[in-house]
Amino acid sequence: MTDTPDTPNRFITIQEHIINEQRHHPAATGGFSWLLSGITLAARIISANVRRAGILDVLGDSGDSNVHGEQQQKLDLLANKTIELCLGYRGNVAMIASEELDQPKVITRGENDEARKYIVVFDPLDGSSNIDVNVSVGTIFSIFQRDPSRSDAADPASEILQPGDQQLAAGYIVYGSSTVLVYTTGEGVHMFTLDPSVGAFLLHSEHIRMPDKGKTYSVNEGNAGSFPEGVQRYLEWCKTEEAGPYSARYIGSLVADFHRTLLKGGIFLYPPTAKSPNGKLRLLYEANPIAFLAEQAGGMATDGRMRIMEKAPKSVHERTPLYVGSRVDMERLQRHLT
Ligand code: P6P
Repeated sequence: MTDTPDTPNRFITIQEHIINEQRHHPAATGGFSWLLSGITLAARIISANVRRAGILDVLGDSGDSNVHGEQQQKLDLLANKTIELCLGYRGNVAMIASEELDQPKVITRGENDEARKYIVVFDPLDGSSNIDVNVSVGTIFSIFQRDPSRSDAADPASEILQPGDQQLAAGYIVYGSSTVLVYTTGEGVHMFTLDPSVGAFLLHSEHIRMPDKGKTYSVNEGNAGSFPEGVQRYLEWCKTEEAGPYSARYIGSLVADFHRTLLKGGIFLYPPTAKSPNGKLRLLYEANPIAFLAEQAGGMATDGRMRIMEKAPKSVHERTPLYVGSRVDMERLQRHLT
């Protein structure tokens, strides 16, 4: 391991890193670190199950579908339950929302509930339809503080509907050729690789910076006929000699497509389409955490009109168009959209 400025020259576990990070937040209690360690525990369990999916007979459809009418994979449900259990017993999580849960869950054990001050929203296994063909999938999470000013006993979800700028932390785990966890608490973006031989996430690099400009665009061009005209003009430009041309890279798994964009630069687009006129991706537990990471790494994330993290969610499963990537690429796209 080379000792470059942001590559450590010794093994640093994610637990050590989180505690060190916590020192930047004087008001932070150990509770936040304890919560994040619950997520890393869930990530290790999900990773083990994803890696043995074919053997454990957890591939394929569960026979149920989620609130979006999407076929739930067995691993989706397993991942969702794993995160619920790992967070629910941390004692400081007040409520959770998940792509796989029709409604948010209020967590209470009947005592000391006032210590439950965090909200966690997550997509337990994003891209799960790719599992059966061994394509990378991922878990995406976002952490908020409870906001009593939004509290509404009639609708616990009201506290969850916070704009992305209120996020305390966000991150993802990508289950690919290796299992990698990337997170931010607003002090830069940090990446860890799971060493399965010891079951620990070890620091790979700190303060990751997304290249200002990339050479790839990532979009499902099968939908291009119904993209907004400005998007179609931008993608045509990407294919010109003047532009390079750019290379097209699309995995169809948001976490994998974004991970490449974060490390190599470029732009990911999920515009409005005929089938998904408001975009397909969910604002709360997909676009917001990805946008937090992108901005922390020097990139940008918009819905074509405004920053993703300024959007005020109206419902837990609200969808949004998502354009995210390198600053120069995003600025050029924006010129086509206005
Ligand atoms: P499409 C996976 O189903 C997902 O939610 C994201 O991970 C991914 O970016 C997107 O949908 C892919 O959608 O319409 O291109 O198959």
